[in-house]
This record gives sequence, structure tokens and C-alpha cells, in this order.
Amino acid sequence: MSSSSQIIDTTQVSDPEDQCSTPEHEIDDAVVPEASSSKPKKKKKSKAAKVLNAVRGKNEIPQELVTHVVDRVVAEHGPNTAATNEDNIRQVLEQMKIMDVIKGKSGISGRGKKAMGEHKFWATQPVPQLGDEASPDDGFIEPDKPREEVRQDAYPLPKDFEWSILDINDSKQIKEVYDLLSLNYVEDDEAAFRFQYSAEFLEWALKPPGYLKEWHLGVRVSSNRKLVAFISGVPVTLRVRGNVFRACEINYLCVHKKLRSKRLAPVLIKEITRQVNLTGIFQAIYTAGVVLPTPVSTCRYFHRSLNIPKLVDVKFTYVPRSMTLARMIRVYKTAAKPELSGLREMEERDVSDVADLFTRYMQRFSMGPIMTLDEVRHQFLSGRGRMDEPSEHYRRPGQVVWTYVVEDPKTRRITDFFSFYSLPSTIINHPKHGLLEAAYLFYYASDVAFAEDSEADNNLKKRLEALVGDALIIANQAKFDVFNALTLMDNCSFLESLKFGAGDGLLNFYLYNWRTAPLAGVSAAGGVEPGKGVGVVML
Ligand code: MYA
Repeated sequence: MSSSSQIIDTTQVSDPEDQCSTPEHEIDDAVVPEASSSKPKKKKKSKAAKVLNAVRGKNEIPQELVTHVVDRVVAEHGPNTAATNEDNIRQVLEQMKIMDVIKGKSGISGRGKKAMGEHKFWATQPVPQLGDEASPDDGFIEPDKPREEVRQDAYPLPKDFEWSILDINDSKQIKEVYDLLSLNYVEDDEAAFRFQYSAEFLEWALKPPGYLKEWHLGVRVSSNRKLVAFISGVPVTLRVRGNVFRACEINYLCVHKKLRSKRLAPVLIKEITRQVNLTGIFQAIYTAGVVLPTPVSTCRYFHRSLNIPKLVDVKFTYVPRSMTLARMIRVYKTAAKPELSGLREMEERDVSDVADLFTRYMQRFSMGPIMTLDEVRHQFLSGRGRMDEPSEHYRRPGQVVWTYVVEDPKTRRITDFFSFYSLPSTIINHPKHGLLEAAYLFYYASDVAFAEDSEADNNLKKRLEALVGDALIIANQAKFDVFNALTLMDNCSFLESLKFGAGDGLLNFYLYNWRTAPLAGVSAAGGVEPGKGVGVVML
């Protein structure tokens, strides 16, 4: 999820054109037994370097530094350039920090910042190590093994703990995973918000076609059977540049707060790797806020505020000095109903058209999933909630995913679709609000992309603005407080015009046992524009 790094390296010059950005801004009481724990170059410092040195260790880009850079730009290029805008400067400086993270120089908020030798576990895994030269050729790091050469018995756990394969078809066991995650899963740096995946969401995310129950792996306290750790995988077919392979999508790694820093996570990762290897799969994809060896891409979270009074109340956002609350509410107001003609909710009869459109559209990105019809049905339809129960405006009971298509009234063809999912966060210790209702942009596609010159003519950008603009309207009607998106796919083309603001959270993408050059995320890479390297949306 979150935050900002601490060291700014002035020797790295990054081109603002190459970056996707817009200006703006209890542990429960059950008894848990203790598990046994098993450079900067020397040179004469410029004034800027001195200012930078003075502010090392601070999270924010300080005003002093911004003013200094503005003064230098004005001195060299005159006062009337976009580059003298303080917001722009602040952003470029932020982006320079991100570049450092990708290059392994610094960690996010210092948390991931470790010298290579310090990654005791990750140094033993088939992943590119921080600082390795990027290999020109794509491919595995370790070859596949025949089943009989894969370790046959489970990795040992500390005394008092045991492995448990979770049965996600059993509502009691989903509830156990829900309880573990809702109290112990990912929080922001200030511990103000914590992801709260609903039980319906987990059921949807953990049971795509072909899922294996052995990939839903828990650790329990032997004496009382309490679930204290979890990791999961689901199967996916992944295309990375020109290669297509079966892989595992790893998610929901969680260790109870009372059992942290005892090296339980590496055991969970090794055991799920063993389970996945036993099925003949040797590659995986995963994301994390922390910097590990080695991100294949890094994306930034952007947020589109919807419910301004609540977001201000819970300090998710603030009223800028130049604005009043009333004006801010007006600025972020969305229309009462969607505006695109032919827009309607996706239905079963659309599955094959949506699958076709999705497959063609996803070729735009260097990396993306390949979905069968069953997978498309699962991802876009199966999470739409209980159809037989009375529902609120634009939201059914148990709904976790919203998918809309545009049907051409003449040809009846599906020309576009978009989807978003619901992932609320617990607002920790707030007297008035307990839950932040967040919608996240999921997959979308438009056949405008297939027309010649659609990008040069800005037609695709305009179409995506209209599509995601309607997604914002629907999300607002469905009572979401905020709509989030990452700097991936084509998102960079519409984030600014649709009034998304840059967040302080970064999400790193990783591939296990697969080498490929960096993919364009928040920054361009290898001649590919920002965003367009990554076509995978992880739940
Ligand atoms: S990302 C979400 C992760 N979950 C959370 O952030 C929830 C809150 N935090 C926790 O529950 C714990 O802090 C966790 C670590 C469980 C994260 N991914 O046991 P430890 C390394 C990978 O003493 P704890 C998601 O779900 C760390 O660098 N490694 O630490 C995707 C160190 O190794 P090294 C991580 O804090 C998960 C070691 O663990 C992460 O008690 C993808 C320390 O272990 C992390 N997010 O527990 C998993 N955080 O010494 C990889 C820390 O080397 C999948 N570490 O630096 C790989 C593919 C596997 C399948 C392959 C199939 C072919």
C-alpha cells in the first residue's frame, strides 16, 4: 500500500515526460504461543545537494527544496514555463525517489531498505537479485523439476503450530481467513487504514476456475486450532512479452501481529512454492508495498475522491488552502447517472464478446493475463452479488465486482467494457467512521484502440475518459467514498483529466523464477510509455 522513501539521489535525472502523474496533491485476545525465531559518490556538494542532505530521513519533499529548484529553473529558463509550477516540481522530485526504489537504491519509507546480503531468505530464491544487470533474454532462472524431485513432505513449522489446508467452500473457514486478515493484513504507514476484504470477496478471489485447495494454506495453533497465518495462490496463464506460461498468483500473505519477525513468512512462501511445484508450475506473480529483490515494475496509486466530507473527516484527504470545503465538493461532484449511450450491466450473454475484446485489447501491454471464457465469466460476472435479493441503487447484497458493457444499438456488438471491485478499509480508531468504502479500477477494453491512429488522434484517450467517467458515476451512486487506480494499462491517459490525485502508495510487481527487463509502470521503460508495461490487476 503505502508511503514514501527517504533518500533522494540528485545524481539521477529523470525526465518528467516519462512519468505518469498528475498534480495534487488489536490484536484479538486468543492465546497465541510464541514461535521460536528461528552510496553516494564523494564529490563537491552543490547547494541542492546540501539542501538534500539536510532533509534526508524526512518523508515529505520539503518546501525549501522545491523553492530552490524553482529558483534554478527560473534562472536558467525564465519564469513562464510549466516547470516553474511548484506542484510539478514536487512531483518530479517524488518520481525521482521512485526511480531510486526501482533501481534498488532505496526502500519505501525505509522499510524495504536493506543491503542485498541482508535478504537472508530472498537471496536464496530464484528471483533477480537487487543490483543484478538486467538480462537481455527472457526466461526461467531455475529449470522445472520432475514431480519426484520436488520435496515430498511439508516444511517443518515451529513447535505448537501446524499446517492447515483451508476449505474455502466452508463458510466457517472463509470467516476464519476474513477474521485473520481484517485484524492483521496490510495497513498504511500511519496505521490509519487497514484493508478489509469481505468474506464474499475472498471467496470470489480464491476460487477462480481450476483453483486448487492445496494453494489455500494456513497455519494453526495446534492446541486451540486458531488460524494465525495464511498464504494463497490461484492459477493464471500469464504472457510476459513474447512468452506465455502457466503461473500462480500469490496473494493474502498474512502473519498474526503477535507472531511477526519470527521468520514465519519464509516458511509459508517455501511451503506454497512446494505445493505449486507439485502441480508442475514453477513461475509466480505477486505484488507488495515493500521492496524485495527485485520489482519488475512499480506502480503508483491514484485516488479519485467521491465523498468529500467523509474523506476530509477521516483525513484521507484535506481541503487545500486555496479552496473551501463547499468548493471542493462542487469540484468532485459527479453526474446523477451514467452518460454513455448503450451502457448496461454485463450479462451472461456477453461473456464471449467481452472475452474477445479483452484478449485483443490486452495485447497493448507487455505483460497480461490470458483468460478462458470460464475465467472471464468468473472475473467479471460471478462476483455481482445476490441477484434474487432486493438491492440498493447500483449495489446488490454481497456484490464485489461491477462490470458494464457498451452495446452498439445498431450492430448489437459489444464495443467496450469496464469493471471495478470493492475493497473497503477499516478506519482504525476513528470516533465516527469505521469503514472507508473504496472501489478499485479493474480491467477494461475499448474497440476504439483497434482503429488506426486512435492514439495519435486522442480518440482512445477520450473514449477511456468517457468509460471510466461513467465508472466514477456508478461508483458514487453505489456509495463508494473513493475510487482508486494504479499507473498501469492505459490509466495514465485519463487519471489527470478525471481528477484522480497521486497517492503516496506504491505497489511493486514481482515475478518468481522469471527474468525479464523492467516493465513500464509509474515510469516509462525500454521505450514503452508509463503504465503500458503492466496489464495485470492483482486483487
Ligand atoms: S503482499 C501482502 C503482504 N502482507 C502484509 O503486508 C500483511 C501485514 N504483514 C504481515 O502479515 C507480515 O509482516 C508478513 C511478513 C507476512 C508480510 N512478501 O516472517 P518474517 C520477507 C514477500 O520474520 P513478518 C502479498 O500477499 C522479508 O523481506 N516477502 O516477517 C504477496 C524477510 O525476508 P528477507 C516478504 O513481518 C506475498 C522475511 O519475509 C514480505 O513476520 C508474496 C521476514 O519474514 C512480503 N510482503 O511477516 C510472497 N514481507 O530476510 C512471495 C516481508 O529475505 C511469493 N517479507 O528480506 C513468492 C512466490 C511463491 C510461489 C512460487 C510458485 C512457483
